[in-house]
Amino acid sequence: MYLIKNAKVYAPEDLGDMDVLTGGGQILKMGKDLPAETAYGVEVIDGTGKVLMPGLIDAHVHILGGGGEGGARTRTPELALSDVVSGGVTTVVGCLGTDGCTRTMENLLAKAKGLEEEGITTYVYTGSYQVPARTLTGSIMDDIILLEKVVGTGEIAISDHRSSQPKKKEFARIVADTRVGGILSGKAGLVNIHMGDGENRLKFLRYVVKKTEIPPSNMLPTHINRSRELMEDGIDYAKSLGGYIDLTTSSDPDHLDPDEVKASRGLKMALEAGVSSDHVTFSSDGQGSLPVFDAQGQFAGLGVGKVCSLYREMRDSVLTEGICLTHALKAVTQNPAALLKLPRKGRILEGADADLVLADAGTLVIDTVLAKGKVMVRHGQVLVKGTFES
Ligand code: FWO
Ligand code: ZN
Repeated sequence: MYLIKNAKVYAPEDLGDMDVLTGGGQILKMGKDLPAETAYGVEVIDGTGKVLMPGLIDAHVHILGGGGEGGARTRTPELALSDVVSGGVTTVVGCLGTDGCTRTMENLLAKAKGLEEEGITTYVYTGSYQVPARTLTGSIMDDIILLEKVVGTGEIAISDHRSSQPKKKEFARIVADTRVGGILSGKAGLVNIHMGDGENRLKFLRYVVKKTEIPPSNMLPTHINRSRELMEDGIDYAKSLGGYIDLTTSSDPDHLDPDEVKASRGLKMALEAGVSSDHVTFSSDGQGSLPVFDAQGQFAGLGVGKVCSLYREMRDSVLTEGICLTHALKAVTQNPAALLKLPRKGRILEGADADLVLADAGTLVIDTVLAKGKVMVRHGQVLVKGTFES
């Protein structure tokens, strides 16, 4: 049990200075001047001069590793626990990418289970870039209904030279099957959509919203900030059709497409354009390959995404873009939790899971991270590492 005393609580909304008591992996009590009943083995954590935030949710992580677009030597490494918790992330959703052949659903589920045993909360999407989706049971709906950790489908590629070039009705069918799978299993039924550089951009999503009965909340297009044109199309999609847009934080504009928009900058652009702060999320594309292709579409270089970039872009949203902490936090806590239908994640409230980040109020440098009530990072040092991490 921990009593975090006198921190400024951002739930994400600003609740002011208060104490937060955790126990049994949950937030038990919040309030002013809670008694430090050390008799029950309560350990007090001093939150003075710090902000307390919900643990971050990263809804797009290649937990197995991804890549391979430059040949087998470019297959990226799998995710390590310390990469997650050092960046204040306490929930991840694992996905497959371009390589849906040697990266399998069986392997993805095993890795998700491993990370859950190591201390964070994990879910996965069924499928990969490809259409028809490569699933475990042979059907998207069955994977979502029968496999507890499967909360949706992704990352399904469209508007990309590496996609299966699906037709819009094939795409709509994937969203429909994912939605019904979610309805029948009480889960999100979210389709995580990989947006490439193709000129069709968000055309298929507009088709689903306008021509079917399916709501925009079953679709989350990611990499929206990969180009200025797509960023602008995403802003229009969010404003005109109530769509949700996800910005990738791993991309380092200094080393990738110069047309790329830094995620924190993209959030600023969207908010200034009038997009609701409830409709923008960040995800890291951690361990995903960040390939660079030349004008002829030839592979020209490769980077690897990092989960810790999620917190960096949230922090830059505040410190560089001047966005208030509540709006910056929503993009990485409450908003992904709402889309993923995880009621006990993404918010600081009694009964929620004790996934918490304590950081310096001025610099936002992370001090302490709790995942499911366990201290994983303390005074900036990772205390709990992965099984085979040195
Ligand atoms: C993006 C993951 C891309 C993998 O377009 O989609 O390739 O399978 O590991 N990465 N293909 C990176 C851009 C957003 C910069 C992936 C990658
Ligand atoms: Zn992608």
